[in-house]
Amino acid sequence: MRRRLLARVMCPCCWAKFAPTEVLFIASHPEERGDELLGPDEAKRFLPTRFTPAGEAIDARGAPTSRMACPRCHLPFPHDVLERMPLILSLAGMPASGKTFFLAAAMWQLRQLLPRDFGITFQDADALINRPIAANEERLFLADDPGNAVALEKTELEGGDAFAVQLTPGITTFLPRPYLFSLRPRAEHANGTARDRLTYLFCLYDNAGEHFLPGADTPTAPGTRHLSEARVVLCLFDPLQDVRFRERLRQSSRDPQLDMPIRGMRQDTMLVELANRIRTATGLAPHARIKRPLFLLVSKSDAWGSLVPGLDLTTEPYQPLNPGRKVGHVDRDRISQVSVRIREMLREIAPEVVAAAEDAFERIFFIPVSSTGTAPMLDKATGLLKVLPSSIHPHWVTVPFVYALARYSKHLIAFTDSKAGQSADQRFDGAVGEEAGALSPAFDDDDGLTSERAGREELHHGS
Ligand SMILES: Nc1nc2c(ncn2[C@@H]2O[C@H](COP(=O)(O)OP(=O)(O)OP(=O)(O)O)[C@@H](O)[C@H]2O)c(=O)[nH]1
Ligand SMILES: [Mg+2]
Ligand SMILES: [Zn+2]
Repeated sequence: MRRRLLARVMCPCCWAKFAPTEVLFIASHPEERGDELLGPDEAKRFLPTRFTPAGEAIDARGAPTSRMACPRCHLPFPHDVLERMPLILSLAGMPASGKTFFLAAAMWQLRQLLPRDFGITFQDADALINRPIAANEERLFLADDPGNAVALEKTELEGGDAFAVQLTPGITTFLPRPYLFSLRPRAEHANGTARDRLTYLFCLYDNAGEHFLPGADTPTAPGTRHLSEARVVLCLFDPLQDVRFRERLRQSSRDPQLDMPIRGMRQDTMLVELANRIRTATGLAPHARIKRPLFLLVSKSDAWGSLVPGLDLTTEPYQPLNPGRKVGHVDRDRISQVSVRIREMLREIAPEVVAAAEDAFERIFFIPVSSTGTAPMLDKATGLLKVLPSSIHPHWVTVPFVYALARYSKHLIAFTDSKAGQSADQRFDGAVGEEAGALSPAFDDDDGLTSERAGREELHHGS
C-alpha cells in the first residue's frame, strides 16, 4: 500500500516546516563523513537523486540509507514525521520539580497501560533518539537489583539532553532532543481497521528547569520554542519547593527534599513567563488568555497527598476495554472532582499560583501526580537523592496523557458520560469512516487552537 505524505512536515528538533521533497538523507557509507552544521564526526547529509527499488536513498558511495534529516538543522527524525504532524505536549517546571522522573514513569506506564486497557499500541517512533528516556525507565523500573537505590541525572541545558548545531557558522545553537512515540489502535479496538488513519505521534521534550527562567530562551538556546507548537501544555508545580507547603508538611513527611535549598524561582513567576513565551510565539495580545489547555501537575503527591483528606490515587480513573466494551474509557467526572479539590488546596496555600495559571490559561486541569509514590533518600556518600526501585509505585502519571488523547481523538479513547448514564460505546461500533469529518487533527474547537492559529496566520499575512 502506498503511504500518504503530508504536504508540509515539521521538524521536531527545530520546528521548521518544509515539503517532504526537501528532506535530506543521512549517508550510511562509513567514509561519507562530515556535516557543516553538526561537525566532522557526523555522517554526511545529502539530497538524494538515486533510490533503490525499495525506496531507500543511495549515498555518494553507493550505500543505501533510509535515515532522514531536517533540511534546516540537519538533525535526524523518524519516517513517521513525513506522514503525521507530531502532537506536541510541552512539559515545563522549575529545576528539580520532577520532570525527568515524571517522563520516565509516565512513558513506562503508558507502554503497558495503552495496549492492555485501551487496545492501543504505544511505541518509540525512533528507539535511538528515545534512548535517554528508555534508559531512565530501565533504571527505575527494570533494575537488575531493585534493592539498590538509584538516581536520575539532572537535565543539563547543554550536553546529552540537547543537540548542538551550528545553524549560523561559528555559533552553536542547542536544540532539545525530541522524544517521539507513535500510537495506533490494535486489532481488538473498535477502530482497529482504521489503524493508518488513527495513527498519532506524541512529541515530548525534557528541558532543564533553567530553560524556564526569565531570559533563558535565547536565539542560541531556543530550547522552549516547542511551547508555540504545543497542543497541550503540562506544567509541574512542586509543593516541596514552596515554603508554605514545607511548613505544613514538616510534621507528616520525612522527605529530605523539604530541607534542601529551593532552586530556581517562585513558581507563579515561572507560569507567567511560560504564558508570555506562548503569547509572543503565537501572536497573542499580552494579556489574552491562552486557549490550549494547561495541565497543572502538582508533583510528588506522595509527600503532600495527606493535605487533601480522602484523596485516593491508588486506583486510576479508567475503564478498560474488554470483550464487551470495544474501547477504553476515561472517567472525566472523577478527574474533574479531583481537579476541583486540588485547586481548592492550592488556593488556600499558594493562591498566587492558581491566579497566575487562571489569568493565563482558559482551561486548567489540576492533576496530582507522583512518579515514585515514595520519598527519595539522601545518600550521604554522594550527596545524591536516590530511590529504591523496589518501592516505586507511580500514581496518576498517565492521566494527563490519556485524558489529552481522549480529547484529541474520540475514536481512540472515550469518556464515560455519567450524565447519560451509559457509555458511548455505540458510537464506536460503526466504521470510523462514517465520521470522517470529525477526524480533524486538532482538539475540539472550544479548545481554541484552531482559532488561535488562524489569528496568527492572519497576523503574518497582514505584515
Ligand atoms: N517524593 C518525591 N520525589 C520525587 C518525585 N519525583 C521526583 N522526585 C525527586 O525530585 C528530584 C528531582 O527530580 P527530577 O525529575 O530530576 O527533576 P527535574 O524537574 O527533571 O529537574 P531538572 O532536570 O533540574 O530541571 C529527584 O531527586 C527525585 O528524587 C516524586 O514523585 N515524589
Ligand atoms: Mg530533568
Ligand atoms: Zn530541524
